Amino acid sequence: MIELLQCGDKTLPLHKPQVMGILNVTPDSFSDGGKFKQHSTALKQVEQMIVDGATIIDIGGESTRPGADKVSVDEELNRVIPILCAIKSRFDIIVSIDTSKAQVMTESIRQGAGIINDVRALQNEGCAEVLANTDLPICLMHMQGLPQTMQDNPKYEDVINDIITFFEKRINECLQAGIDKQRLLIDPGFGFGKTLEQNYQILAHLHLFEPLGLPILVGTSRKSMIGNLLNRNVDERLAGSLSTALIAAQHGAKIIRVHDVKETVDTLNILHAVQQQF
Ligand code: 7PJ
Repeated sequence: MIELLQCGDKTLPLHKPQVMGILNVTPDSFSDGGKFKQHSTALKQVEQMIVDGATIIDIGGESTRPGADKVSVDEELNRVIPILCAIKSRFDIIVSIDTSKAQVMTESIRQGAGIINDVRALQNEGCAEVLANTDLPICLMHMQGLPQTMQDNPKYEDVINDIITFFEKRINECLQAGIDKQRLLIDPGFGFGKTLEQNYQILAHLHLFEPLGLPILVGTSRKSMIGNLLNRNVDERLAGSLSTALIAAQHGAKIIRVHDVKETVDTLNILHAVQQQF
């Protein structure tokens, strides 16, 4: 298993779990009026996440929450590129871009993105071709269905095996497109076309993805799988988020995508201290 991930000009160590901090780029963030104010708020949030121990900042310009509306290429570029440039000019940090659009990938890479995080696993037109011409790591996430309808009635023969089969196919197609296996990360996609039960099955059996030989990325932070189990609103899901992060890391996850960076880093440092005893 790869221990060091080359992300453009920066190297990410994977011998212990890394924390990816989520940057909220809200729909009207960069509309004319609020541009500079919103920009400085986002940059302060990035600075805090770096101080708190995030080694990757993940920027997403398309909401993929269940039922979310589609976003045009221009709109997504307007949301993502200015803040990516602002971050890269101020901070020495790996920036991951959460996108499924080839044009957004191309422009992000030109502006210094270090990782491409695609919830559609490079299945959209042109994406694999864009990535074949770079050396950047790519996160292939599993999603059943589309964000608009994915939570309606997700069905699997065997949720773990079905997702493993999906990854095997996607990895093969990436190889055929000219993308090295060493550049790929996998993510089972918590909440993306999964019932509450299925999400916890995946969390319980996350180690079953290890034979694929790729680093595992996990994003459960503040999601419905926590809220619905515990009956908690979004702002009351910290304990649940930390618990799922800890379990994911114990089951082999190498990158944890979170909103609450400081608390997650503390949690993972406790795990690391315990694991050092063996
Ligand atoms: C994920 C993501 C995830 C990866 C989102 C949210 C929804 N990318 N982007 N994995 N989730 N790789 O944060 O609630 O789980 S957006």
